[in-house]
Amino acid sequence: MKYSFISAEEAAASIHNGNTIGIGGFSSVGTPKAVPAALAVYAEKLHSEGKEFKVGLITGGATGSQVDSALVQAHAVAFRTPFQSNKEMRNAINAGEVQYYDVHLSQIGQDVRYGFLGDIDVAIVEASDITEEGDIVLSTSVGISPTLIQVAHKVIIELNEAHASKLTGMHDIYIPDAPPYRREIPIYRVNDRAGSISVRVNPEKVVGVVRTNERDRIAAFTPLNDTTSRIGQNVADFLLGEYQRGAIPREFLPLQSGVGNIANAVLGALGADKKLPAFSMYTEVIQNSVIDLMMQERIRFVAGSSLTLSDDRLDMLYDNIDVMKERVLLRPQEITNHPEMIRRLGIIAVNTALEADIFGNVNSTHVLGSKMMNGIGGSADFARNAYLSIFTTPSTAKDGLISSIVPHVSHVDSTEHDVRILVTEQGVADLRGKSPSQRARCIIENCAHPDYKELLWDYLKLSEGKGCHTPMSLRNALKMHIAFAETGDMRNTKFEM
Ligand code: 0RQ
Repeated sequence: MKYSFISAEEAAASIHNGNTIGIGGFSSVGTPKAVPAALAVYAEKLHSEGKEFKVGLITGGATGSQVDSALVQAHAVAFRTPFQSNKEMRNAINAGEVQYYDVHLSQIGQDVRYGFLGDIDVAIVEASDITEEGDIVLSTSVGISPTLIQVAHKVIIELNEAHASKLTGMHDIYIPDAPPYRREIPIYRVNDRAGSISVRVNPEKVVGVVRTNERDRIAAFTPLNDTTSRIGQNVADFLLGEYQRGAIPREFLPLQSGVGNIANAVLGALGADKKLPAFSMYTEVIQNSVIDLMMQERIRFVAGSSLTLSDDRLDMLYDNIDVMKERVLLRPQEITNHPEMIRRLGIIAVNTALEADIFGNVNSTHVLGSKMMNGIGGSADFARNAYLSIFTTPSTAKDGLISSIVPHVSHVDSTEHDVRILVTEQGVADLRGKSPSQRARCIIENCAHPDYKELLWDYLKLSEGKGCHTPMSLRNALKMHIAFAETGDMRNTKFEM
């Protein structure tokens, strides 16, 4: 071993108040586990001595409880970016304790390389192996770790023996050249390799190696319900229609799908529909259903930035590791989410909205316009650049008290210009080629819940015919949100004439 082994406590003590820390990992996996926990204990000790200790956290995306919960509970985080999906972190962000910068996942790596967010004092990354030359073989995710390792002043490596050598060869580490003389990313097919299997680190920066032996804690998804199944089936039926009329090439197109139960339902329905050919995925997150469909030969190849798998699916992957290494690639999120790649490969992107308005604007991040849920993640990277950009959402939330289809979204993440298809359990709204008035009719008719249709038609009627391109009533646009905030039920909305 080229580097010395140290304890998590020794590693934590090399981090100082006010430091910016780059944490490896993506979509809750491949994150360091021992050092963040030790850092939380260290912060609490300093606080009990009346000393200040807070750090800034820059990550690839969601990190999971070992990082976000531990450090937030210790009141040790001043700043956080980008995507998170952790309850404690979300509460601290909404309480104003943590300053949160929400940015597209394709951009954060480049922003860090060019110093947009200041220096990275310490990078903490998880390795599954360290080569004789001292290069780092990452573990279950890539995220922005190669960039963090490149730019950080100090690097702490957690060597996770739970994955020992099993993942070697599955990574494809490529960082784009510097502008303005950048060449194209040399990936022309989903399975092309562009880079190396490990990350080179300047040995002088390595503080030490902390041994761990712990898997990521990914829970199995909740079973499909009626609503998520119908959304999945609607997406599959729509894509089959497009395929049969020749709008999608015979070999099909690579698919991106978000995370969570709806994404699982969509993949399940696509996998089950044998009229569609087996397909490839060019996506951010490789979740359980992808492994299931690979075992059934419905997915040919997958490239992503993380193996967000529960233990049984990771076992399945490891049991078939020789075959899986031919069919799975893990890349930096800057490449999986790169607009150039998404456009060139003609990705079909399926992401989830919290709410959508009748014109097709989508809110993926803010409850009632102000409370942060998770963050924009990669949804807009894909939505803007995809061949077909699909957003899904149940037509209602909170047992029907909220309509997910509203006159005007309370926050915009993906605009009407980027959202081509909207799908709820009620049906599919194909927005391509339609004016705002036509889109509004199409969405109300096909996507809104019957409890809210009349209300939405009323809004449209009172907004139309006033010499405008987009029938919007400034006075009434947020009335449904206001009704929910004041009465707890959007069905109590009263529009002003
Ligand atoms: O709240 O848990 O308290 O009941 O919002 O909603 O239905 O559990 O949805 O887990 O699929 O997440 C958009 C957040 C959806 C996610 C979002 C309430 C609802 C519930 C969550 P409760 P569900 P999901 C790939 C691409 C952005 C990033 C992205 C996301 C909670 O998909 O973060 O796409 N997307 N990345 O009750 C108020 C509404 C609501 C509402 C739902 N209209 N108003 N509350 N809820 N609709 C992955 C990465 O980027 C890594």
